[in-house]
Amino acid sequence: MEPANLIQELQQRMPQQRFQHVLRVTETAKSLASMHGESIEAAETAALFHDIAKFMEPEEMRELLIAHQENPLLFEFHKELWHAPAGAIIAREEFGVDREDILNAIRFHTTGRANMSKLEMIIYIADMTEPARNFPGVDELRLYAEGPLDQAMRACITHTVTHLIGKQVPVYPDSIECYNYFVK
Ligand code: DGI
Ligand code: FE
Ligand code: FE
Ligand code: FE
Repeated sequence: MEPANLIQELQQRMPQQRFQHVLRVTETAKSLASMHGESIEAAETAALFHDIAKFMEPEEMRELLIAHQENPLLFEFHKELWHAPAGAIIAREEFGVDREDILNAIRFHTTGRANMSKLEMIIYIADMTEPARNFPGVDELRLYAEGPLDQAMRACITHTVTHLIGKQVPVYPDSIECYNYFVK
């Protein structure tokens, strides 16, 4: 798909505010990619698609995930987690994205995981630190994002897991494994 058409298609699948978030994540991810010697094009593609499933109906998402034999454990956790694997499926099936590294960056952008690739870390960090994020502590994360990716990732996943625990909501195993991996 030509970039202009892709942008149009993305725009149609989400409210304007979310689309603006996607564009900011894309710029942030491209900048991180150029700082860290990752493919700028790969970062751009992964970032553009990362939230493509964010506004799918939960039931439609559930069916998609079941049809693709995704881990049923997902359904025992908050449906907010579903849009990441669903996004990877849609990017592949509807848009022909076939690079496994890009699909994994989409798939793990919400939870993270142990042993993340450079591209996975870039998308996770860009999603959390894009310029319009305004949760308490984001400025410190932005400072980390100027340094080594593993240290930025440790700060970001620690923030996420701490936040989830503060709200007393269940933490998905990939998030915990991500946290353990980066603090070890
Ligand atoms: O889609 P975005 O809003 O740009 O951001 P995201 O996909 O990174 O995160 C969406 C939400 O998912 C965010 O509010 C935090 C939440 N989340 C991340 N990891 C976990 C989680 N929620 C639960 N319950 N468990 C997790 O492990
Ligand atoms: Fe997301
Ligand atoms: Fe995120
Ligand atoms: Fe996002």
